[in-house]
Formats: sequence, C-alpha cells, structure tokens
Amino acid sequence: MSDEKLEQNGLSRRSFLGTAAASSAGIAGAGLLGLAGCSNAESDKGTASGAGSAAPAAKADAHSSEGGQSIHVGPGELDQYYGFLSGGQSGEMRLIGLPSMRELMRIPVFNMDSATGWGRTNESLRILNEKNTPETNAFLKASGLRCLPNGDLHHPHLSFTDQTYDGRYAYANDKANNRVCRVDLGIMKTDKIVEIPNASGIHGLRPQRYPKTGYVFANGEHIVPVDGFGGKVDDPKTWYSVYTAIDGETMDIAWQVLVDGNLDNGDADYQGKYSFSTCYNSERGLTVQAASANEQDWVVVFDLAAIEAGIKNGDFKEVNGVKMLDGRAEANSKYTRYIPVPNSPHGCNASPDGKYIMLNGKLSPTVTVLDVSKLDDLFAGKIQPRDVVVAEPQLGLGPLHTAFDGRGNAYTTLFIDSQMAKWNIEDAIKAYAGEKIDPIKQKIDVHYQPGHNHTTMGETKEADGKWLVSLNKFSKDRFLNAGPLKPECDQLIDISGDEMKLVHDNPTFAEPHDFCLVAASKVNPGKTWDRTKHAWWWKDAADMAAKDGVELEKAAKVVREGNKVRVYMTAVAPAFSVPQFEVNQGDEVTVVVTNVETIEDLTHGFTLEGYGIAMEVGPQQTSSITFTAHRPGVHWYYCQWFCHALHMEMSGQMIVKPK
Ligand code: CUK
Ligand code: CUA
Repeated sequence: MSDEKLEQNGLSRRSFLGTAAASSAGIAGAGLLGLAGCSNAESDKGTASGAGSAAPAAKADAHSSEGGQSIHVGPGELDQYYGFLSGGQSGEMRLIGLPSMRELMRIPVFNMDSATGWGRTNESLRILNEKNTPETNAFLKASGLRCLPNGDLHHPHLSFTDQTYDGRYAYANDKANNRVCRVDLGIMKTDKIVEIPNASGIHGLRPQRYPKTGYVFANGEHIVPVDGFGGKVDDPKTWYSVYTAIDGETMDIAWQVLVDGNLDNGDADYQGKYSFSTCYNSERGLTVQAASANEQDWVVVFDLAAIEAGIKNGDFKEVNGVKMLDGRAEANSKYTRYIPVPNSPHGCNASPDGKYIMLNGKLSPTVTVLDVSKLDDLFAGKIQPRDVVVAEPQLGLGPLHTAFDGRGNAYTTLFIDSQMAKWNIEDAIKAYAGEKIDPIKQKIDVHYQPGHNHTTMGETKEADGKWLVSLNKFSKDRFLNAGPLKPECDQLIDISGDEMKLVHDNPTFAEPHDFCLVAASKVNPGKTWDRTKHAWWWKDAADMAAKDGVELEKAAKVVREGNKVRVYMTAVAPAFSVPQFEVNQGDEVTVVVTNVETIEDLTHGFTLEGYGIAMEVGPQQTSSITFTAHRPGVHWYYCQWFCHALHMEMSGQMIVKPK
C-alpha cells in the first residue's frame, strides 16, 4: 500500500503533505510527482489509461481553498448548506452545517438518547413501536425491552418534489433491525418508524424523485427464506432478498418484490419510471470467498408502472400482510430486468441531468454507466441487458460511490486507493464507443479509505458543483490520538474550480455512510413547537388530560385512579407548576410536562433522580413519561436544560411512600 511505502521512506503521508504545503512553490514539482506516481502505482494497474500518475496531486492546504471558496464561517455567520449525515451504528442522524462542517444537532432515531429521552418518553416509544411487526413486539415483551435499543443508520435522503428537495422529510434505513424512519424537517424530530417485514438487512434507501416522494425504496441486503416462496431455513438455495416500496406520506408498505442476490445500494431515476438496486452475491454464497467468486453480478431494474399494474391485477402473494410480486431472474418477471455489472457492485447513483445511473464496481476498478433512455427498449425485449451500458471507465481500485457537480463531471471514491477520482461522463461515453480519450480529469488523495461521497445538491436537478465531501472510514494519523477507537474522517473538497481542492478534515463518531447536502433555503424548521400543527406528537397525553379534565397549557394537577397516578404540570422558567407530589411504592406514575414558553431556544427538561428518567421539553412542547415507582424515598426532579438565572432552583420532589 502507498502509505506503507511512504513510511518505509521515513515519511508518513501526513508529514509528506505537510512539507508540500509548506513549500508553496514546490507543489507541482518533480519530487512530488515522483511520490504521487509511487502512491498511485497500484491503482495504475487497474486503469487502462494510467492517468492516475499524471493526475495533479492534492494540495494539502488545510484551512482555505486558495483562489476558491472560503470555508470560514465567522462568529455569528450562518452556513450555506444543511448536511444530513448518517450516524451509522450510533443509530442517530446528524445535522451538519456546510462549509464549516460544524455539528448543529443530533436527531435521535434508532438509538436511545440521554438528553432528550428518546426511547424512554411515551411520545418516542409510540413512534418507535407503532409500526413494529407482531414478531418484534413479542420479542420485546419476552426480552423485557420497551424498544429496540440500537440501530445502524446508513442512508439519509430528503423527500423530493419535481426532482429537487421540497423540505418536508428526511428518510433513512436501519440495517440492524430492518426499519425505515422519517424525520419531520419542521421540528427535526423522527415522526415515523416502520419495520419492514419479510426482508433482512434493510440497507440502500432512496426516495422517488418525480413527480414527488411518493415511494421510498428500501433494499433488503441479506437473502433469507421468504414465506410463501418455498424458503427453507436449512437451504440457502431457496433464499431471496426483498425490495420494498414504502409510501412516503403514510409510511405504510406499498409493495415488495422478491429478487435474486444480495441487494446493496439503490437509487431512483429522475423520470418516475424506474428504480435500481445494485446486487452482490449472485453466487448465493454464505462466505466471503463464495459470495465474491463471480466476475459479474448485476443491477436489478424495477419497472414501477408494471409493478403498479401487477398489484392492480392481483399478480402478487400476500406475505405477512404485504403484497409481494415475483421479480426473480428465473421467473422472467415483467417487473424486473437484471443487467450484468462487474463485480459485486456497491453504490448506485443517478446523474443530475437525469440521463445516467452509475454502478460502482467495488471489486472491479470500473464504474458502469447505464443510459436511462434505453430502459423502455430493454423492458420491451428489443435490446439485450448490456446494451443499456454506455460507458464503463476504469477509475482505480475499489470504486464505491459516485457524486456529481452538475457540469457533466462525476466524482468516484476509490476505497482501496484512498483517492477521489474526478472524471467526465461524456468523455467516458466516447471512450467506451472507441474514441481515444481519457475521461479521468484528476485524482486526489483522501485520508483514508473513502466510502460515500456527496456533492452539494448533487442528487437533485439543482446540483450546484460547489462542495464535495468524502466520508473516509479510517483517520489514523489525521487527528490527535483518541485511543484505539479512532474517529472517522470526513473531508471537505472544494470543487467549484477546475481542480478539486482538499480544504478541511472533520472527525466524526461512528460511522457516517452517507451525507445529503442541501441548500439552506430548502429547509425551514420552526423556531418553537406549534401547539396546533404538532399536536399529534402529544396526542395520547392530550387525550388522557382531556379525560382528567386538565388543560395541558395550564396544568398543575395530580390525578389518582387506583394505583395509577397522573401528574400534570407546566414548565415556565424557573418553576414547575407542581413543586411536589406524593405516590405509593409500586404505583404506575405518568408525568406530563408542558413547556408554555413562547421564546425561541427556551427548552426545559424533566430529570427524575434515581429513576433513569430525563426528557426534553421544548418551547410549546408537551412531553410525558410513564414508570413504576419502585424506589421509596424522596426523589428530586429538576430541569436539566439551563434556562434561567434560577435554573438550579427549577426543581421539585416526588415522595414515594414505602409499602
Ligand atoms: S454503504 Cu456505507 S460506504 Cu451502507 Cu451506503 Cu457504501
Ligand atoms: Cu428550566 Cu432549566
């Protein structure tokens, strides 16, 4: 590997680049090209053109993009883009500002959160559990769990109207527990979570772009026995994967399609006619060797109109309450086509001109380019599957994901080479047609092993070609040593000029897979909760209060019904309207807190000492929590959000009388 070679020469890539940056004149010097050539030696084996070694190397300017855009966002200034960053195995989604890369907010989704009470409050538990399968509910009960405590969130993507973001929702998958979530961008909170039955390892996720979202497409990554299709637990030859379309408005499952191979990443077209999923493991292997044996796997193309007609005509099986169509290759299905693609392809990315779908080769150094306009003929049987391919440039080792600048260029992450390759799409098409032309424009080193990349507005028709972010899986020496577990390294690259310029390293916690970069004007969250618009959030508490004759906004009441106690209070700085309440040991207690502040940023909280309870109560929000008073004694509750000069005094006591 390149870094080892550098280290053998007593140079780390970091110190080498630091030297290069210090000698401002020597950047393009012969010495550097020599080393760059060395660092590219392996990738060149995979590239027909050998352009890697001749491509300009990265300028290691850590603070600003010389002659380019400034990344500096000064005190009091605002970023130009929202970034919706996946939190990977942390289970959360994160809101990042660009170009500063500052973390603005964490949105709890598939995790449990100490600050906000997500996974503990009644409101969050309803959202977390309302669309569980019966099997999951039985499992939770048997395990003594109130919700699944973890998730693996890979792919956040925003809702579309007419091929661009409409600011309504963000969606994301949970690979760990087969779920899909929706975040309401009006409050930046998760408002729906649906478990996907029949499928395993919900991975790739993309919303429909046109006419609007519409469907949210989700890939089941793992082949499993599927009810109704002869699946046997002890025979992998009978296992399949399942592709799911969710209704983005209701978050109900619209339909599923049974397919062959492990589905990986997906995308939708810009026309509203087709969707796509890359697929590895055409071999049906259960080991690494077996699963990567074939030189080619495929992309599955789904014909949405045909699928909708199939549903209408009853050409499906009802499997655990979901309409499932047969889209297997062997079924010669009218709903799907299988296009061979080398080799265990991973990322799947539609170009913003709406013309092409890029399939990133992973184990092949190529990206395969499909021409969307040829798909009608493919489904009509007029052409062969590979006739849809119009380019297959060799870019380097380990292509995983591709992003776009809206000027006809594509940017592909090379995982093994630790590089970003910029290439021109039309040039790649000409080269595939036989013209002597090198589509690769530039390669730069990234640090290290990039997975996803993303450009500003790059998955919409409004791709603006300003910034590119490389989400790198390893950070090694890029940051102060944080111990054996290192942060990942998200790198910001200025792509506004002719050349990519690396301008910033940003450490992130486990583990970003995807990043949706959205012009700030597209997203307009409210400044406080809206008691009318967001009444659905505390609907159960409101119903309960109505029965108890309590008005939430003026509440100061304790209601007892047998061994059930309901405590209603307001929070206004610096006091709760109920400063003390008494219960008996073993009572089931529900505390309902309404924050009646109308002022922006005046969040209160309710933390109950010794009971593992804390919840956020935002301005104009109602939050509630139910627990059993197992511990006798005096238990203070306090506001954990610093809200007032007398914030420390914003407290009270729950007295639990022993049995
Ligand atoms: S996957 Cu992570 S690097 Cu889950 Cu989108 Cu490609
Ligand atoms: Cu209310 Cu601190």
